[in-house]
Amino acid sequence: ALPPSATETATFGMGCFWGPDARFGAMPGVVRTRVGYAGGTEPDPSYYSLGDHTEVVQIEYDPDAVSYADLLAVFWANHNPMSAPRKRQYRGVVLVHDDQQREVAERTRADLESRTGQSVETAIEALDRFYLAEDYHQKYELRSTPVVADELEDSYGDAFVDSTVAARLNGFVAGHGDRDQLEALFARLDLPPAALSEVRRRL
Ligand code: MHO
Repeated sequence: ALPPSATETATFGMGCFWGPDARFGAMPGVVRTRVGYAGGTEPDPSYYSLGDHTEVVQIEYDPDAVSYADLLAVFWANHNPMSAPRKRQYRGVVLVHDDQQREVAERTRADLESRTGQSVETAIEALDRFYLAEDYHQKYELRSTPVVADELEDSYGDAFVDSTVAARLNGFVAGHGDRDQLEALFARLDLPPAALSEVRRRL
């Protein structure tokens, strides 16, 4: 498949960023994922000096293949929008990139409230700055998968974070995606048999 000509970006806070990195990474139409810190004011946050920021996943996607509303459906279904966690680090938040995103986010939040009759705690705010998290948090599930991680670090090096293949594999090893998707990807890759069977075993 050709890479999309124009991608769009979505940014969500929905608890520890390792989980959503994998979940969105397996979604068709998602081109890459990154985890980082956003939604606060502290300059140059890091994992151990987060200030008022929140852990977020940033998703670059092909709008011809997946819509912002599709991503939001996954977002709403995979955190608890009805309760605000004690730590701001883990709050639910949609960090919108433009007015169009804000409109869809607000509409889907209103739908959820009318459907459940409960008030949603998840915030919708404009994204200011996104700070990329440390390497060891990127594609965390994949990094902690024996055999596969070593193989990829060798072949991708610095391109690991931005790789679509790494995003998909990160999803598959966490149990997201389906078998056909996995086999289609494997047909294009040159991974050693031990790595292939380790990924297959987890999906
Ligand atoms: N409970 C998880 C949170 C990590 S996430 C990057 C842990 O510390 O293992 O906040």
